[in-house]
Amino acid sequence: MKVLHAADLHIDSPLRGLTRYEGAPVEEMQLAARRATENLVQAAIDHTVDLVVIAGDVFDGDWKDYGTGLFWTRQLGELHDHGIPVVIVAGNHDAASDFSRRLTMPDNVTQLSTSKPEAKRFDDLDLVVVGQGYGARSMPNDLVAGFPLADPGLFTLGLLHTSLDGRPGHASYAPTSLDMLRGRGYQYWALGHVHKREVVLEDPWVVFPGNVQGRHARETGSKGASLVTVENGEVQSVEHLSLDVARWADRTIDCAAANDLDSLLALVSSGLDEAVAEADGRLVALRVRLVGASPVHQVLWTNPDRVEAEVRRLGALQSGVWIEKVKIETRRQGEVDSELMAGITSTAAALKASVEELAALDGMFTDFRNKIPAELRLDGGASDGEPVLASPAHIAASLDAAVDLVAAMLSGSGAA
Ligand SMILES: [Mn+2]
Repeated sequence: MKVLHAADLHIDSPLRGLTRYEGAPVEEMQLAARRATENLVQAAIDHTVDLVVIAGDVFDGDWKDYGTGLFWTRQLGELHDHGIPVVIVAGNHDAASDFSRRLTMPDNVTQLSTSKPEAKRFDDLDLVVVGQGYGARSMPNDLVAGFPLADPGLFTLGLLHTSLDGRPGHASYAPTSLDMLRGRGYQYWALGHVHKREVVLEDPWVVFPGNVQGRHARETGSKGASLVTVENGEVQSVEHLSLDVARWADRTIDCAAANDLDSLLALVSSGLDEAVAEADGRLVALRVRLVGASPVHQVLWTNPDRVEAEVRRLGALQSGVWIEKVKIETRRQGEVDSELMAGITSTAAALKASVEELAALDGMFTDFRNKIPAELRLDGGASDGEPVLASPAHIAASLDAAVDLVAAMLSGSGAA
């Protein structure tokens, strides 16, 4: 028996921030989740699976029109025509209460109850799926506590949208524990909500398949679904299938060996080649990080716009890649030998060392922070390891950057 486990399709989720960039592949990115969903259906057919289970967040929110629902019912209809049943639970993004529009689903589809745990038996497969969807966006309770114990004669698969025992960057959604999951005696827990693929446990199997398509720069790498093979009532294998059509990626370029802008750009260019090769024909939305103690540091920091545009130019010349962002994080080589520089460095160090000073500086940013759009405040937020804008950590990083910039300017050669 083969079961295809997917979650977090987020079909037609709005794109944020992409249109700000020249040449951004807005339409391709906007449609990527639909194309990945079509790949999911095709994978179910190609692998002749016996069942598809979807652990929530098929949609990002209420449909803005019936187009989203029609697209989805067409995909389910395709599975129907191939005799493949589908069991779905609602997640926080597609909780029943948030939907003003509805469509009749094909009869191969079972949407499990949102008011109590529901079991759907497949006698021909010796399989039962037990799950419960979200009636409302907020789900502070441990739903698994109400799930029935496993049926000893059947393969029991639990289906749930949950943040489990807490994952970094995830709020509490139907929180539960591995002990609670073990206690039910099921063979496989098909979870959703966490967009990064994770096999949490193998006995019993507890799996987040990840989302089918990365939605922004923090959702990097291969995305898809998990193909579960079961024999004699036991899981034989769980295999990740790549279903994404566009891939977010991050490429760090060590600039230590670059003596001038041209040699730096040659390094970037081979980095782009590698990223394109790794994406296996998919469009790559690439974040380029320039790092390292580099002779070219001054050039980068005194003319960052030019450097960014040059990197974007390389991206534009290469098919299959779009430069999402250029981050200049190089350091200067050695120390600038001057009294002035020593003073600046020690002042910055003293500021950073003082929590009070930072807190005082932070106050200076409050007005600014209140005026910028929420979208910008989230951009580069804590979840991708970058400090929140105008937070003490951000100010400390800005101090480092300022010291480097002053050093670059003081040490002469200046503009690129
Ligand atoms: Mn979710």
